[in-house]
Amino acid sequence: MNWDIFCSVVDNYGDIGVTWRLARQLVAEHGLRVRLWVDEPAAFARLCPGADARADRQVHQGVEVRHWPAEWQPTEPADVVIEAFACQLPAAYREAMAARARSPLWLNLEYLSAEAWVEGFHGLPSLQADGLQKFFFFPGFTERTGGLLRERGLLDRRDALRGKPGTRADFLRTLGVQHRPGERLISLFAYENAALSGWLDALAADPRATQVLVPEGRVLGDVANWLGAGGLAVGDSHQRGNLVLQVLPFLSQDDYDRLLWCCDFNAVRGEDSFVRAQWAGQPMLWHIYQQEDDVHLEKLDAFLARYVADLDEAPARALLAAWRAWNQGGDMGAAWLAMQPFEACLQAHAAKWCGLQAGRQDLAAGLVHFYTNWI
Ligand code: TRH
Repeated sequence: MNWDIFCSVVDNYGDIGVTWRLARQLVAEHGLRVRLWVDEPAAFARLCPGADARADRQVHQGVEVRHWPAEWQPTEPADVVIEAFACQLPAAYREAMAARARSPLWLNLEYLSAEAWVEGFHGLPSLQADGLQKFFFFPGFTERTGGLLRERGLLDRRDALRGKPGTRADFLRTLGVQHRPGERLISLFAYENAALSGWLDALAADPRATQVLVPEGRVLGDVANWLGAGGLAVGDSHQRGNLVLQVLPFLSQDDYDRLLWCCDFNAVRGEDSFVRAQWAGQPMLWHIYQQEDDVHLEKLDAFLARYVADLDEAPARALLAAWRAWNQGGDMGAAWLAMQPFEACLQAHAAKWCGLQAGRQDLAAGLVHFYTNWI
């Protein structure tokens, strides 16, 4: 069976991050033939080592990755067509879909949201002017949504890396990271963030040693400002008080997972890294993608309401304050200190949340299931 996934890169890496992850999982675990059409192959090349940013067609991990050109060339549509995040399919491709004896299953894969309304819309069809039907597929955190992307055996691979003595240190060494005994490790992936300096102040003044690992990206400017450094490059390492900050290269998706598994605390952003931090099962901090009229704050609160639902009141309050401070330029230093008495409790909670979510059907399996029910 053939699947086509269309991805238009809006900005950042979330659109291609999600679709590339989904494409390779559909191939590896469901034996499907998948073409991933991406309008910015350069964004794809950042996530997939060995990829060619200029190639019109290339195959990686069994996925045929195609440049989605501005001028569309006639192409036979697949049996299942996924339009990611409401990117518009090429008109000629749609016409070809409509011309087939049996039109393909057409799905719009939506952005992840914990909001309650998602359950009511997940799986609904929408009749298009040309007679085609498009279905809405919503990822989510409950049984009545499409679930989350999670590869088979992911948590076992995580536990294997964490479980064997020396494996974690060996992996960190491949990134050029020296982990000192007893040192707390934090990964930092965020947009520009006004609350960062307060957090770094608190970490530098903390009696416990901390190392913050920062893959190359948008937050680096704020880190450099806090350090008073003119700029930062991959491999740079600076110490202030009890805090070491090290700049890492932008990693492959699989190595980024390993980094999250190695850290005691992960600051993540957007959509895909946010989900990966949940599979890491460690306490985390989410920098949500900012939207007009602050609608993202409703999404943030919707997730928080689910996440802290069965957490005691005091740690829940500390966690809510930190996530809100991080997303609204608040006093992250004070919020961080207020979370510290609950470290063990938040750790256990993160592991429990991970277990709860991992008990649900994963998104790729959900899509395949949806197709089987449809035919
Ligand atoms: O890059 P993002 O900010 O993407 C965002 C969101 O998806 C947002 O919802 C969307 O509207 C916007 O893009 C257009 O954050 P996200 O979703 O975490 O995607 C980052 C991807 O990059 C993810 O697949 C993980 C990957 N990654 C690596 O592969 N290596 C790295 O070193 C890092 C830091 C990330």
